[in-house]
Amino acid sequence: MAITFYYGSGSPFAWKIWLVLEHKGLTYEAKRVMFDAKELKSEAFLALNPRGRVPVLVDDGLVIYESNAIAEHLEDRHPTPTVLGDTPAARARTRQIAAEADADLYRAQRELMANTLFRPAERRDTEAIERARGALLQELTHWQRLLGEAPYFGGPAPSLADYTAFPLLRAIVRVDDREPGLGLGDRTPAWQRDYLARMEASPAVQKTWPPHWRS
Ligand SMILES: N[C@@H](CCC(=O)N[C@@H](CS)C(=O)NCC(=O)O)C(=O)O
Repeated sequence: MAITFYYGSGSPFAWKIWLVLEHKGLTYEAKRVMFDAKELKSEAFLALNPRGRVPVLVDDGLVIYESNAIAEHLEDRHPTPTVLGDTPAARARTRQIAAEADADLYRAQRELMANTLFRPAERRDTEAIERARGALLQELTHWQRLLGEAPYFGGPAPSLADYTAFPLLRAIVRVDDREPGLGLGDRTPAWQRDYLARMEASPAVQKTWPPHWRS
């Protein structure tokens, strides 16, 4: 059985799938698609995903795009170890948190990125950045409640909830890594720093660290 995984470095949706592949201990070939080179919109890539987005998974000839469809497919094909949980209640909670990350956390994170790293310095708007920061900090209070006292959003062990939320939570900190002063800085909540450190200690996260973040 051959699995090919197409990803873009730093894409949170692709990172989610990379972490699921690692969680399940699967053998796969990871193919990086370059955003800059417009590879995503090449004829060859559009034949895999007509929307020209990563991630894409090809599993024994079956082509799947949309990260949640891919994650569910991998869970169907390789149920053990599960990324969803062992009981209906655990699986429902995992899916709920993953959906919240994809929608609400992504929106808030994206707004900060769009106003900072993705915008040339001369076109940045201080008030828009402050608004994005405020909305993101508000969103993060919800994530603190979701985590509670547990080490992971999945409870005692990482699940798809973590593999969806972690790349977004880490990308927020990257704004400060790249350009100190534009991101949350000292306002990054302690629970978020602790959570990221916990996730970053795992071999799966180390192995799948976005290649262009290493340099
Ligand atoms: N809903 C999609 C979102 C995928 C997505 O937005 N991927 C981005 C990278 S984070 C992408 O490939 N963007 C390129 C583009 O839209 O041109 C999923 O979950 O897979």
